[in-house]
Amino acid sequence: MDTEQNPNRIFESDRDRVYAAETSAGGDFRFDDAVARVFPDMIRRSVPGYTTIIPMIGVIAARYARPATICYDLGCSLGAATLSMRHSIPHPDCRIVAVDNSEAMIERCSHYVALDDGPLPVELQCADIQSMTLDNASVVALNFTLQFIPVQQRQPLLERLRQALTPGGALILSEKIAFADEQEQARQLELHHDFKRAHGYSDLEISRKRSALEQVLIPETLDQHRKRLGEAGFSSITLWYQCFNFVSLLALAPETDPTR
Ligand code: GEK
Repeated sequence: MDTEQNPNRIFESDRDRVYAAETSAGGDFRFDDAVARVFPDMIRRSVPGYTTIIPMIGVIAARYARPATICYDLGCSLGAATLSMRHSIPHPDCRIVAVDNSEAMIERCSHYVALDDGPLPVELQCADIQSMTLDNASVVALNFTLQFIPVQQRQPLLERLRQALTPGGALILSEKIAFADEQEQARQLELHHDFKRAHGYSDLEISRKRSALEQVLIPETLDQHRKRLGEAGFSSITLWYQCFNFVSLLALAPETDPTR
């Protein structure tokens, strides 16, 4: 695969019909085999900007990756961000560690990684990102993953990530967000649903998925994310992407870190 053939490094997959079937109503959303099978189609048709964010993670990683360090993709799903970094980072002695706690995702991800011809080594781990060991990281991608971590556990996780980052290292944090202002929240949600309708989801599918995600994906406001990142010790926080209620932030570890 070269960039000409697959500029976004996002894979083809079956059409997402997970919430189209009568039997799909009820139960919390899970990253199981049925979801992993249609995941590329699901995320592309559900997350405005995903097809822009993936190649930009490669661009950002190329700037912040340092020789002989590790670049982590946490909550890697099928490895779209992993492969974007793999083809962009200019240091041959870097390696990428991609982690997900869904066996179905890691199993499929291993096929995509094996088929890909990128130069950097990729290690896949089926693990919970809250308990795994992290070290010597120059780049960490949390691309739409923190939103699935229980709210009280987000701060300790970000603190561990910041400690694992080398001075000046980068965290790329993409999230679905909420808005404090009720009217803005309603407007942005409406636009997100318009985006999904424009990509072929029915109102019933949209509403079933929304109910399934209610207890699983907890969005927070941009201010809450900025505050938490600051408290975790990140020194500069840049909003580099927003489309409706989906954002991506770049947070840098301080150049000199007193705790290291
Ligand atoms: C992409 N980043 O395509 N530990 C490990 N993995 C987790 C955990 C956890 N505690 N919680 C959730 N996940 C990807 C997209 S999807 C986003 C990320 C979405 C994993 C979960 O199994 C799933 O694969 C991923 O985080 C979230 O760039 O589906 O909206």
